[in-house]
Amino acid sequence: MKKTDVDECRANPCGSGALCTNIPGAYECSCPAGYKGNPTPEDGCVDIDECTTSLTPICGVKSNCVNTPGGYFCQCPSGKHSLYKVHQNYNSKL
Ligand SMILES: [Ca+2]
Repeated sequence: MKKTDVDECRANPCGSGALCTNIPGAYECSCPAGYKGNPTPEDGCVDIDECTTSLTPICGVKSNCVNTPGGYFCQCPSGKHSLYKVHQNYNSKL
């Protein structure tokens, strides 16, 4: 007999910022790339501030690191126009 799987993700069972993956008979919560934390409703996922948590400089010399939700980018000091997005691995739906 074939059981119909329920998509538990439709009820948003995961925490803030977490991804829900429906699997047969269950579901999984996970934090997307660029986020850390516990994907449960009690906690939720939070953005990783790559600019302050990286052990090695992630931007070039004299460039500014700007943290963004799910990523970061490097920016030349004001006066320069170039804006170079180097890392954005998750487009938040929030
Ligand atoms: Ca970030």
